[in-house]
Amino acid sequence: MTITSAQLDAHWMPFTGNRQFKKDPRIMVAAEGSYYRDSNGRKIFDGLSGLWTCGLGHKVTRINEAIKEQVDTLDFSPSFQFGHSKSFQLAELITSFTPKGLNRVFFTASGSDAVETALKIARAYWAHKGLPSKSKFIGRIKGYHGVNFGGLSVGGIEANRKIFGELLPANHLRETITSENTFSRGQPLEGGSLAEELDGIILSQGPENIAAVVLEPLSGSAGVIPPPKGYLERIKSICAKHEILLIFDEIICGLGRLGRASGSEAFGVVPDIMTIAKQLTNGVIPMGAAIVKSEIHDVFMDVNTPNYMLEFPHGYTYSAHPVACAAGLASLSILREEDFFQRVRDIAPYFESRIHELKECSVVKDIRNFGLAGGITLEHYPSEPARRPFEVAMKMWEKGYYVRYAGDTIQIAPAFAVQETELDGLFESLRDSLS
Ligand code: PXG
Repeated sequence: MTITSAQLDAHWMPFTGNRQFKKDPRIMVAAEGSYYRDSNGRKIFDGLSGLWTCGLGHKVTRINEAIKEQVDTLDFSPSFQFGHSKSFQLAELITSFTPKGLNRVFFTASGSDAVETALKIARAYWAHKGLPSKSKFIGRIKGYHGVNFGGLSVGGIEANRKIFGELLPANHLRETITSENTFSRGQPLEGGSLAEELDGIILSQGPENIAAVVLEPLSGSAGVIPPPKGYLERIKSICAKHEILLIFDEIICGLGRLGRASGSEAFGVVPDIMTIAKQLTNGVIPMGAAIVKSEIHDVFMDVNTPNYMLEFPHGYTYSAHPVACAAGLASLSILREEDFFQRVRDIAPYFESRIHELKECSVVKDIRNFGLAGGITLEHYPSEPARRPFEVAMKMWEKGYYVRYAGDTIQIAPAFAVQETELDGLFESLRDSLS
């Protein structure tokens, strides 16, 4: 079915160069497994699992069946003050994937909402403990925490922040890419000591004014930046020393992308609060969650008010939407029963060796990878950092590959069941496109 120009004009697309797109639209019409079909009938390899969402591939029968059954049984249920069984089942299932102690789940409608929820929990937690001045946040340069004002404030991608005026008070750690750790395979050996900067930032702001440090264990959107060895451990111990909460934004890292249930598990550091979304429902239906330690949750429950009163005045119409819960239960069950975390660990070395072959291309400045996530930084055109990734991604599209371009990077994150031959095709096409 063709899309008219009036229809194209009517939709203001997110994070898209709308003017370019509408001159030359790229329209998906169907998807199955690792492939889309576009409006010209071409088969397109999905090099980013949707938007880091569909690690199980597209059109997963068990998820689709669960959704169909749910809409026919209970299509919606009020999320405030009434419940339905699937949200409780899903919450318990989620806690079987999270590190020990993180076992209270607050459902949200998206990843950005999960981040806002985590930030609000952190501030309210300190207020309940009689320390309301602990309200500032510390994020990191190049961090991405969604698009709402709290997430933008802790986020460190300048292009996303600069035209939106005043944000929440937040300081930012340096990014962890350095000249010594380019072309690292997995976690860089250099750069762990960059975490020491946190101590100075905390002391300059006063620990009594800081609620939480918010980090992606591995930065995703900024182009796949794995934490240097020792970095997260030091962050954790500095937070503990100053009694500051540590929030891991696991919206990309969580639920398999790194070959483990979480970035926390992959890197061996446990936060106080964790956010997830995307892979939670395999992307089929929007859903996110903030998961907190029971000690944090208990501080809210221990308030001395009548028990019909709200403990936390926060939530979304679509929190724990029954259809999303059905999708989440199916998605997490498949991840566990078919051991996709192990599958990612098995294929990751091949992914790593193929992506690093692109180092030979003269425009490639850096390559990073972990699990089934890879980022490639490209040499800028003078004063146009975003142009070359766009051009490369368009060449890939012509060749039948969807890869993500953002900032000065290309990002790759195929489905967990990706085959070696598919990776061969992807990286050979990428090599051609880069040259
Ligand atoms: N935190 C992290 C770490 C994310 O990656 C969000 C929060 C926000 O989630 P929502 O559901 O509100 O979009 C994200 C989202 C990319 C890309 O290509 C990444 C995201 C979204 C779109 C594109 O890197 N991450």
